[in-house]
Amino acid sequence: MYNPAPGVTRDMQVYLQDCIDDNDCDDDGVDNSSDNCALQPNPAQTDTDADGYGNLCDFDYNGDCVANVIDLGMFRNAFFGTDPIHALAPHLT
Ligand SMILES: [Ca+2]
Ligand SMILES: [Ca+2]
Ligand SMILES: [Ca+2]
Ligand SMILES: [Ca+2]
Repeated sequence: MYNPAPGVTRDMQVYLQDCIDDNDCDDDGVDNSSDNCALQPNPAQTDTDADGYGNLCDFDYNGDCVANVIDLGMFRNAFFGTDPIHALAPHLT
């Protein structure tokens, strides 16, 4: 059984043990070792900018290899822009 750090709840222990046991934390059918977004179910593994991080967990919006307030600002502008779907998920349009 996983030996938890102080403050780790029983539910968290069960979740972590399940991750270790079945090697697929998000149950999307892609093993943790090859999943480009290991904690978010994304069976298609879509990675529009091909940087190795799946779209669901790629927070580096401008592709400079750092996720920071600049990316947050770009995300905010796209989200509140005139065409947020196209801006945030061009592969869907
Ligand atoms: Ca997975
Ligand atoms: Ca995943
Ligand atoms: Ca990516
Ligand atoms: Ca960035």
